[in-house]
Amino acid sequence: MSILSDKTKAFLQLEEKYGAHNYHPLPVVLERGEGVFLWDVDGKRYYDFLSGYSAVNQGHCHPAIIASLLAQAQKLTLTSRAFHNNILGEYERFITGYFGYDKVLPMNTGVEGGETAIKLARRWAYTQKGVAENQAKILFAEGNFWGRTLAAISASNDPSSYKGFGPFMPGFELVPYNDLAALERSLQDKNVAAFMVEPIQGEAGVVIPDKGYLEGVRDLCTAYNVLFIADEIQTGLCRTGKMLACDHENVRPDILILGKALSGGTLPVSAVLADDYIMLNIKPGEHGSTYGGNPLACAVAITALTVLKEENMAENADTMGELLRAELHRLNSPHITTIRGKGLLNAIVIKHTNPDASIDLCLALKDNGLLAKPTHGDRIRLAPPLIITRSQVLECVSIIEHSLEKSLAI
Ligand code: PXG
Repeated sequence: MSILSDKTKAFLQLEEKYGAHNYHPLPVVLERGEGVFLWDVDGKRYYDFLSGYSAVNQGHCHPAIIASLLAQAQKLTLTSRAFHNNILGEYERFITGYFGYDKVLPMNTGVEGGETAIKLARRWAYTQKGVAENQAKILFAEGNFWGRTLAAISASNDPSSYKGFGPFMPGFELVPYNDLAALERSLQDKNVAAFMVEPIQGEAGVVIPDKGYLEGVRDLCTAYNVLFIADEIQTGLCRTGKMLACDHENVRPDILILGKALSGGTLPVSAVLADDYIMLNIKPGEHGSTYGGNPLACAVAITALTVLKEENMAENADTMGELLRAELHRLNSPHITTIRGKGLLNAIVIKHTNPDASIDLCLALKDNGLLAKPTHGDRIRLAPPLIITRSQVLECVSIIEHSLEKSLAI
């Protein structure tokens, strides 16, 4: 299975020899992308069922996004925030109007968005809530994943994220996910500033909370004067069939973190949105980033957000997600134990007898022209770009069917 060309092997060897060994990618070397497709260095075409972990919701090299990128790149790319630029204000007006918040704080990666949200919450707790200096606590849900910085891994209960990297950030506490009673117990502590949570846990394996959970989180945070921070970096921007996953329960977080698809996969762009009573507690010189709010990022983000609406990507994610799950159920495969998801953020759990089964399945999928990656052992995420069509979904289900039979024959 999976015979690699000499060309492919040469690229793998380069990375192995000169790159840090902090990832374990599938053995495929990609050189081109367009829409839902990727091509490897041998010219083989694949359906992309990862979408750069939901950074490429709009599809690879979306023509309008690339046009904005190129046009802005030829004019001005970076000023730093020491000076103003002529795109930042326009972008700020656009994105705050788009999501309905007073202000935005632009950053680059998702994890910086998380860090920013926590700094905002701590500052709000000290200046507005009356928490004593250095006593603020932030609650996180067990199973969370929000990146790789020391703060992010301090919030993690996954040893592969935090083990061997201590000491960790104080003032962080975990509560079970999807458990409102446990959240309420933790909220008794007057020093709690915020609860930061993914509306659907992505890296934990597409874990969907019970209906009413987000509404309950909203109500509890309001009742206990605690900020509700929604990490929509993976779930937001139409991925789950609505603009935001919080929209499924019509809840509005106090702090909203976006990233990934905010640039349609072209460059790292993240954003933290909040109202003035939270945002204006951070004063000039107290937070920022060299690249945050750079003109290239701002121009690209405006277009990346525009095409989401213009091309009805939320509706398509919703319809195609329903179709994908229905067709997978219809296979009635003895190899699949669970099919779950919302919109085009989906996962299957496979029945297996050997620990490499999910890798074997992903290698078979790759041979058959579809790229997907296991998360947490036996779960495989199925998350194509949101522009996928009906006939493409049907073709992909048939690829999945054949690959299951080939790789998991009992
Ligand atoms: N929040 C969520 C929900 C995420 O899924 C982040 C925050 C952090 O974003 P950045 O841009 O800092 O990676 C994520 C990231 C990886 C990796 O290789 C990251 C994610 C998913 C899979 C792999 O670090 N999600």
